[in-house]
Amino acid sequence: MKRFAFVLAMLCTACCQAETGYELWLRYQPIANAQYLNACKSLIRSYEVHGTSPTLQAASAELERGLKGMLRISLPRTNPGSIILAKPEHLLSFPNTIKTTLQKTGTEGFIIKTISIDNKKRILISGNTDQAILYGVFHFLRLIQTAQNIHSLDIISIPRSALRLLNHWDNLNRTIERGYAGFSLWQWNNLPACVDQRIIDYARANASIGINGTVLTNVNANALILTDPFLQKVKALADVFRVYGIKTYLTARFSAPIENGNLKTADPLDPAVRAWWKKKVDSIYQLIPDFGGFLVKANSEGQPGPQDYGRTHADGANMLAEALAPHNGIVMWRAFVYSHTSEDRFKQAYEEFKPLDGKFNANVLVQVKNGPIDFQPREPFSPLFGSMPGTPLMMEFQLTQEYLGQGTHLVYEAPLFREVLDADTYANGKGNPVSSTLSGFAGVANIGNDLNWCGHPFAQSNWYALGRLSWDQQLSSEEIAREWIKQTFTTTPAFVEPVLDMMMHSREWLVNYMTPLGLTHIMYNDHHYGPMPWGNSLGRPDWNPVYYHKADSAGIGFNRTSSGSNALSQYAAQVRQQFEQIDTCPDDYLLWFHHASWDHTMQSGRSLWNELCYRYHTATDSVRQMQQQWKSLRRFVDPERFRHVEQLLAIQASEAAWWRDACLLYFQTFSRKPFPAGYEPPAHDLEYYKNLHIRLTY
Ligand code: GCV
Repeated sequence: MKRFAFVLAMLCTACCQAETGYELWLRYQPIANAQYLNACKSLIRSYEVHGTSPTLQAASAELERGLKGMLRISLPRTNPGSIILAKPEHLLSFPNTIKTTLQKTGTEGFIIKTISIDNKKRILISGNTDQAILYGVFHFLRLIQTAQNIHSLDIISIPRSALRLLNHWDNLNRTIERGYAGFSLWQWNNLPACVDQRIIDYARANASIGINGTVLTNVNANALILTDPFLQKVKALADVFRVYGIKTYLTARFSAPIENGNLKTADPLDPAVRAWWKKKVDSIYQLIPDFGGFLVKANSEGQPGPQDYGRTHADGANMLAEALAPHNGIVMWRAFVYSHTSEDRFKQAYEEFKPLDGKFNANVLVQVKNGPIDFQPREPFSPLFGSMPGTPLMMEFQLTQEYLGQGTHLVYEAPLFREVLDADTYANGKGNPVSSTLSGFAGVANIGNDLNWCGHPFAQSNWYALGRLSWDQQLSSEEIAREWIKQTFTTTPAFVEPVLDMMMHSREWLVNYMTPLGLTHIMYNDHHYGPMPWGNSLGRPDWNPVYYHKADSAGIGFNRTSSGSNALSQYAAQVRQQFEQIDTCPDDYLLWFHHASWDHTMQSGRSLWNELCYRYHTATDSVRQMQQQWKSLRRFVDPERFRHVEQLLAIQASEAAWWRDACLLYFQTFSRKPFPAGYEPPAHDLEYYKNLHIRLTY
């Protein structure tokens, strides 16, 4: 009995060692399954690498590190090795089929193939560049971390999109706009002399999921970043990122020629302004030869832009594009614009950008948020997707959970991403999903200097998902989640399956306890944490929740059909048809497009009022069940991460109830209907919720 207790204690120590979450999905834990371990060891004894570039050194170091962790072996370099890292020019004696395959993999794609040399199995990891080989190494390590059979490999992986970026909304004082995981990773005061290990680990993590670009600074930009001392600091970071195939980008404040250059204007058609930008860009490339380019937020939420001078977004973007073009740099010009003059904020981006289609220079991409408003828990896709055939578009997703429970709610966002990517735009007829209209991907980063990078341990999955999905838009949310869980926690099915279930439902539950049935933007003013559907005090109508839900005694929702703002006319006819008729509009989008009566019969058969109550209540109950589910998994997780998630789930459960009670009590003042029988009564009255003054320090 004593012996059994001892063995159990040893096992628990082995599988549940203290962990901070710092290692992300690159934990490389010892393989516990002896059979799998032996199978790997029989194939992997040594490796050979052809070339000495910093990128290949990083690939070799990662391979050694990963296999040391998982197989507990120090991997010697031999020739031939059982793993071969080589580009095509080193494969002259190899079968032609391999070289032919590599002709198709471009600059970033890789192959992992089992081959036989001297009657021995070897694993070839190859690609046309060192960066491709690095990606191949990370993929190979992922196969082992997720316990895949590596006996007979024949993998070709080519990214479907060339631009796969993170956008950091990091300020130069190291605060992060909408950041919930600490301060910025970029230690501007210590740079360029000191580049800490964290920068290398950030680059490793990104390379492991195929992210190949990072915008370091907030779109609400500070021109200081474009001054020489700061550019030296940027160079120090770029020198690290380059090793991992990551290009560095900056945000460009449109008025920088005035602020930094003492010019009287930033008019994009002014020759002195154009010359200033050209010189500035040339000087950046002197320091950072592979600089990626600029991301720009212009004439939006108070940011300066070309419209200040009566010019268009195209005039502004093209001026920067001209300066960048000789260096192969790009401009990512954001379409997130709205103003108080627009009768429906939904329509504005399309109204401003659609007429400019085809007028942007070749190295400009227009970067569009996934939905027409602002990263809400559920939005229809932006009507710009599919409407700008003459302009390359980038998708902007928000990883940081500004409107999705911020740092405390467990929400796996891949189902949201997939929903948008899979929506058919009907551009040129059926079968043109949003994903087919894209030339690049950007995720607004959820990364800070918290020990575990993302604040909530599960928020790491959203960073992971952005990388994996931008590489391969065919991957399902479920596949990505499985990979992430196995690498981040354990491959044990008794853990993987229930956690997968939690993750896969989490976004839908959040929609239903926050903004069910197409409700939009009913969050608390400014910081957007918590419910405030009654909000009506801000200076502009479209900053106030009441503008979005339009609840009154007749019903609730925003009429965007032809009898209302007609925003639906911005979509292709087939999309419009899906939403235009109140009786056929899907329940999940009803209040996005219709002002529906409280008695309206939903597709579920319930009345609108009863459906609203049903959704708020069942989602809150589901979060409580998720809390219980997690508690039952204690034995699979180290105590630190287990407890962290447990505590956050307690917050989430109580906040789901807060959302439910505050919203239902408020909407009841319009519907004047009773809560259906059998539901838990609200914990407080409406005045209580209205008097909660939620002050956050970020
Ligand atoms: C960076 C929303 C956010 C702002 C953000 C803006 C944007 O309005 O609340 O913090 O500013 O989007 O995407 O530019």
